[in-house]
Amino acid sequence: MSYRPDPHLLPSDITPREYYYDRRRFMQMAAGATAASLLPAPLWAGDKLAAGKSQAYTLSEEQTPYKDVTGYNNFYEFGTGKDDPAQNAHSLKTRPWTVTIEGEVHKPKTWDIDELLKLAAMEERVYRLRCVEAWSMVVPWIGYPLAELIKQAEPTGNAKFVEFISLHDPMQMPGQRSAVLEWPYNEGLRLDEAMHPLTLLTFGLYGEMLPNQNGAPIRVVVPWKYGFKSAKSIVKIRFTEQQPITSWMKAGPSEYGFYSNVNPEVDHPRWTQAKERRIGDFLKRPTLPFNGYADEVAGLYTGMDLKTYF
Ligand SMILES: Nc1nc2c(c(=O)[nH]1)N[C@H]1C(S)=C(S)[C@@H](COP(=O)(O)O)O[C@H]1N2
Ligand SMILES: [Mo]
Repeated sequence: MSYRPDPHLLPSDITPREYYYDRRRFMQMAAGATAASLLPAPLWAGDKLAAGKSQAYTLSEEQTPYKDVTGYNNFYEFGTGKDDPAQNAHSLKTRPWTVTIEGEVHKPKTWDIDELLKLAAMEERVYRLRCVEAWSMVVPWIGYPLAELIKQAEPTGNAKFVEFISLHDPMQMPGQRSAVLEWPYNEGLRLDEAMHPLTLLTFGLYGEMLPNQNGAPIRVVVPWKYGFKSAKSIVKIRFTEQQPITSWMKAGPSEYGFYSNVNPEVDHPRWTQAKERRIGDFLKRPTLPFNGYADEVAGLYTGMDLKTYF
């Protein structure tokens, strides 16, 4: 029993009743389910992606308009200007797409993207995203905790870090024809950060599949860290014993550390991190420690000097 999305099905063919998760039914099924193939379907059709709204992870702050979330981006594979990704990312082919899990795991595997889409229950979560360049957004993302995939991979006792590797294909990604960063784009987290329930394996936003410029078909969102930690268009997730050296660390070791937790007290060498401009606002607002998620994540860094481990 396996579910395949019907490519001919239009979003308008699906009634809201079928389209959104029935949470109670899901919980009942999940209780008895041993395989991902038992998850209820359908969850998506065309560009639409269904998800129940998270009760726990939401914000009363105003959401950044769709046109800004999808029109003002950092995605250097498509150029360094903020409107380059929206203009150029149509050349990215997001099907077929696979994500390879490798390294220090008992269950290495190459997942098809459509298999990953149904691995766990999708949730809409409203998170702040704080770019290191001192602008910020509030976005309703859709995904499920990265921990769900990590559990499937069964990390070995040696696994201490998780590395995310984005697609490298200069044919599809014109920005990769110049060496602004070392390609492929890579990022990383400590295993406990990657397992934290806030870390979202993300497939969509605003009720639809990720637009290409936002990292289709699969990215991570790590809301307590600067935006560059949230790697887009991921093709490989590698479990390692050693801390990965990321593209940004290579580009500027004194400017970009491995941890990159949002921290108003640790300035970027070239500008302050104390304040941020929410897209659409005129005035700046103070930046919050851990981007406002300190209650949830500060405990991950007990005993660490966050000025040293910036
Ligand atoms: N592969 C890849 N991932 C990336 C980037 C990039 O250039 N390449 N830019 C990062 C930066 S700096 C930010 S702020 C966020 C922006 O995500 P958004 O465009 O969805 O808001 O993506 C991050 N992920
Ligand atoms: Mo960023």
